[in-house]
This record gives sequence, C-alpha cells and structure tokens, in this order.
Amino acid sequence: MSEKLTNRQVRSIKKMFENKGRRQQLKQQGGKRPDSTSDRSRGPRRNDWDEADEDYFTTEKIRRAERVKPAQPASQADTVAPEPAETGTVIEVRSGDSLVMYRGRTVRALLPKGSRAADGTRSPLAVGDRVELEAVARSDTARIASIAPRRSGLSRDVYEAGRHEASAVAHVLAANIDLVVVVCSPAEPPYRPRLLDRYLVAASRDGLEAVICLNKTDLGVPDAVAASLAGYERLGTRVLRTSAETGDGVDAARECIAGTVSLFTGHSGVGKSSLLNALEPGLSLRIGGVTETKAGQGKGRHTTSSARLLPLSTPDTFVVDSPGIRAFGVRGMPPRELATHFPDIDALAGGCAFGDCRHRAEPDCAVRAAAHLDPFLKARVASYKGMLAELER
Ligand SMILES: Nc1nc2c(ncn2[C@@H]2O[C@H](COP(=O)(O)OP(=O)(O)OP(=O)(O)O)[C@@H](O)[C@H]2O)c(=O)[nH]1
Ligand SMILES: [Mg+2]
Ligand SMILES: [Zn+2]
Repeated sequence: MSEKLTNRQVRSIKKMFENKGRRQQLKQQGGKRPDSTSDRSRGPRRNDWDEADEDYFTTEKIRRAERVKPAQPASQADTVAPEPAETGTVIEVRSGDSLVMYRGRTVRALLPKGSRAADGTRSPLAVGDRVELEAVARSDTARIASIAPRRSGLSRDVYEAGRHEASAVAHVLAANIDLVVVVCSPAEPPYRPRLLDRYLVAASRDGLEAVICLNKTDLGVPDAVAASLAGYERLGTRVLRTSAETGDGVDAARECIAGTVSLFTGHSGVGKSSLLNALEPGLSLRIGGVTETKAGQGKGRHTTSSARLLPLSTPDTFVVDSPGIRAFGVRGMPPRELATHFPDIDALAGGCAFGDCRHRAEPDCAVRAAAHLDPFLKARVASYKGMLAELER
C-alpha cells in the first residue's frame, strides 16, 4: 500500500507541472515572468496539448486559494471526476491502475481497454507522464484518454522469461525528468560496474544527464571500487558518495538534485529509498529490513514496488523513487551507434586500423591495445562488448 501524500506535496506537484510550465511558455513567447523566481531551462515544458488560453494569474489565484484551503484527498471528495480534456500528472503507476495528480487531487486513473503494452503486462504509462483524463463516474476514478508527448524519459529493455529476445519490451522508468541518479553500493549488494555502464549508455542515448551515487560508504569502500569510480569521474560523470546511515554526503546529494526532477534508480537494496528518506526527513518511504534484504547473499529483495514521483521541500525539486532492477537491457539503437555512448572508447577509435573497427577481434585495434594497460578501460570494453552482442542478436 502506498503512503499518503501530504497536502504540501500535492500542491507542490501541481505547481511544478502547471505554473512552472506556464512560466516556461511565457519565457518562450518573450513575455516577462510575473515573479522574480529563476526559471530553469531544463524545467518541464508546456506544449500545445495544454489548454492554450489558460491565464497564468488565474492559475496563481487557484494556487493561493488552495494554500489557504488545502485540497482534500481524493478519498474524501464527493467527486473528482474531471470534465473532458483535463490534464494531470502520473505520480504512480501500479499494475491495474495509476495515480494521477489532477487539480491538486490524487485521482485513480484507468487506461482504456486494449491499451496495454505489447507484452500485455507493462503499462504504457510512466511516472511523470502528463495525461488527458476523462470522467467515468461520480467517483475518484477517471479514464486516461491520451498520454502527452514526453520531453524526456529513461527506458530499458525487459526480456520476458521464456520468450524470444526479439520480443523485449521497452520499459520507461520515468518520463519528463532532468537527471538520472544511478545509485550503487560498495557491498550488500556488491558493486556492479557493468550495470552502471548500461545506465550511462541508456542515459546518453535518451539525452539525459546521469550522476552516479555510491551509497553505503559507511560499509567501507574497497580500493577497486574507488578506482572504478575515479575512472567515471575522469570521463566527466559526477560521482556522489553518501551514507544514508550516517548522513555523510547527503547535503551534497541534495545540492546536486536541487531544482531538477530526478530519477533515483539502481539495483535493489542499494539504498535508494533510504537515501531519499535521509534527503527529506518526513518522506517515510518504506525501506528493506535487514532480514528482508538477504544482505549476506548480496541479493536484495524489491522493497519499493512501484515508481513514485515525490516533491521535496527544496524549491522546484522532485524525485522519483523507483523499484530496484536486476537487469538493464539496452537496445533500440544500431550496433554502430553504441561506441558513441562510450566517450573513452570513442576517443580512441580513430587510432584503429579499420575505420569501421568494432574493437572485438580486428587487428591493430587501438581500443583493445589501450585496454591492456588500463583496468578501468578494460572493464568498459567488456561492458561495451556485452552490449554490442545484445544489439547484434
Ligand atoms: N550500512 C548501510 N545500510 C544502508 C544504507 N542505506 C540503506 N541501507 C540499508 O540497505 C537496505 C536496503 O535499503 P532500501 O532503501 O530499501 O534500498 P532500495 O534501493 O530502496 O531497495 P528497493 O526498493 O528494493 O530497490 C536496508 O536494510 C537499509 O537499512 C547505508 O547508507 N548504509
Ligand atoms: Mg526502495
Ligand atoms: Zn578498434
């Protein structure tokens, strides 16, 4: 069962997707912003799909009125069924339905029949999606009529057990985000650089900035893990080091995500929810118990079961807490494109004898030669080859 959102969270989500988007539109039109707050260029964009004639000041008035009289949770309302063509923001996707923030209220929303993803299991919706709602009845339930085009999204490929790999389906972890925070740990569960590489490739492919966050630093950071993270820093990837347990590095993490909509993702049990609880006291996200996480086996069991969009008290800051993942399929690009998402490999490729070298068994390969001398590059090339094989299947 999901935790209830506070009224402050409700207003905050509404503000992000309505007022902030309006400010962006005014800015694009060359109009003056009605307030002095800074507008992030990476902030959610408003598109044609929104009501074009909505007045910013009207929205502000509604918002101020709500501040005085907080919105009632959906369960207490007589009706929250919207008029046709009302838009909302998906804050949680569940197996049968979704929760949509609509006019400061949480509405249970259903997808139209027959709109399941190709594999019949995953919803085509993602947390952060803007959706058009239709009324179904005098209840707290609405039907989703359409999903607005996304300004961004991070997706992975999921291979269904027992099915041919060609039937992999794309799973959008979160939509309309600015930043991907890939959380990992030095132990319990073990550090997995191959998974990090998959995240970095997918973020690059999807045009998103990614930062790595090594959590659980209180457990000690082995030299090999420190060296690997230093390698990512040399590539230009920001690396945060935190302990949700002791609070070390939490302030720097809070600063890093300030003013963004960020997705916290990574292997199960690395401490995503714990870190978010440390970042924002009062969030009270459920975390895995010591016995539940099978820490000794380094496995971790999924504690967070669905992705949730949550506002933080830092202005204009939102996070998506998401369930841990064990596998991250990277497809959806021609094999030749893959190396372009490995800046270190790409930079060396000019020295290869063959212009179309794939850095596998070709003679006089500058990438493989350099990898013999550099353990970090060696690990990166191993990741690259694994992904290349996947793309060529
Ligand atoms: N020692 C230590 N343990 C931590 C830290 N952060 C989280 N943990 C523990 O790690 C376990 C998993 O934490 P969660 O926050 O549930 O991990 P998660 O990444 O959200 O897991 P999923 O929701 O399953 O993906 C819990 O037992 C936490 O108490 C940390 O910084 N140090
Ligand atoms: Mg969690
Ligand atoms: Zn080569």
